[in-house]
Amino acid sequence: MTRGALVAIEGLDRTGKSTQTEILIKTLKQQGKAIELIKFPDRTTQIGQLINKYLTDKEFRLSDQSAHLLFSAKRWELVEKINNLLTQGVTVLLDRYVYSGVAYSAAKGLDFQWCLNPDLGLPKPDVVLFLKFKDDGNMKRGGFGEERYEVDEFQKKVKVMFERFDGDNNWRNLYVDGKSIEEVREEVWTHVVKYIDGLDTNVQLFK
Ligand code: NYM
Ligand code: MG
Repeated sequence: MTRGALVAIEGLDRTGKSTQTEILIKTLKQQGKAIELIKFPDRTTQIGQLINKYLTDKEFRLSDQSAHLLFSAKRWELVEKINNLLTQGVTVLLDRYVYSGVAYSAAKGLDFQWCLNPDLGLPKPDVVLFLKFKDDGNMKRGGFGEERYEVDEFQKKVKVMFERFDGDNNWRNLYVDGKSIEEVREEVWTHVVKYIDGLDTNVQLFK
């Protein structure tokens, strides 16, 4: 039986992930495809509210490990929903996922494998589109906001950690330097189009 595809969009802050996911959702809905967007962190649930406080309130102290596990808990909170959607043939589009979880925490100095461990067993995306700058000088595009992590030097460390996933067979690098929203949209589409009508293989798990 055909299941929905699991598609993740990943990248540093200010690379255009949310813009592209919104465009993609709109396009697919217009085509009558069954698709659902899940954004990590979704800040509306109880765990999400704690994460939001952690990201926006610099006075809110939490050990790096504890913050990391909250982000992972956020994913586990939604795993049943994701699996149900996939089984029903719905394409699930993830705006950030496990890769952000590992990259941001490992960039703080936590062990990379330790960071991945709590996410083992989660459904693994069929394809990950990693929006990235080829030239780090372009990373400041649009300027960062006020949240924790939105600092140039830290983002460079996060990028190095993200790149450790490069080489995995689901990983696709998508360079955004100097490209318009429309140009990036076209590239996103070429990567996603072969997945949108579903897959006959089982969902892989992180292991
Ligand atoms: N982030 C996101 C993490 O540190 N760990 C995670 O597991 C996830 C999903 O949250 N700077 C960080 C990366 C971002 C921040 O995300 C908020 P966004 O997409 O800017 O709302
Ligand atoms: Mg952000």
